[in-house]
Amino acid sequence: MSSDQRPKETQPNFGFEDDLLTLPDQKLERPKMYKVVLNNDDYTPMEFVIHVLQKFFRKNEGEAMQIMLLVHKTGKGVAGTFPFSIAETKVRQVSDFSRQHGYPLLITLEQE
Ligand code: TYC
Repeated sequence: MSSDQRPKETQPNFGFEDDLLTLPDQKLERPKMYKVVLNNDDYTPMEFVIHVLQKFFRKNEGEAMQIMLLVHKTGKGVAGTFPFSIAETKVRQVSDFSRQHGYPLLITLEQE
């Protein structure tokens, strides 16, 4: 029996019962996910798009080639899917990188 007269939540070992750490049940919502979409254009070189997919989306050369060709042939392709703050950061980084190199590569977000 505990002789500590304070309410349980203010006792120093609150949360520990017989050496087991007990935590309140948690309900975690899964974050909404966003697709980062590459759009085709007539001016950005294929090699540059492959480089972007490797540098910013950690694709290997084969994966990057496949995605680039899908975009080239169909108009669009998904580079990756992320929570919003990561997805919008990727869009900004790739847009900045493309403009710095003088290319109009369009990259957009779509909620999954
Ligand atoms: N269509 C471009 C070309 O022929 C290649 C390209 C692929 C551009 C994917 C953008 O997102 C893109 N050079």
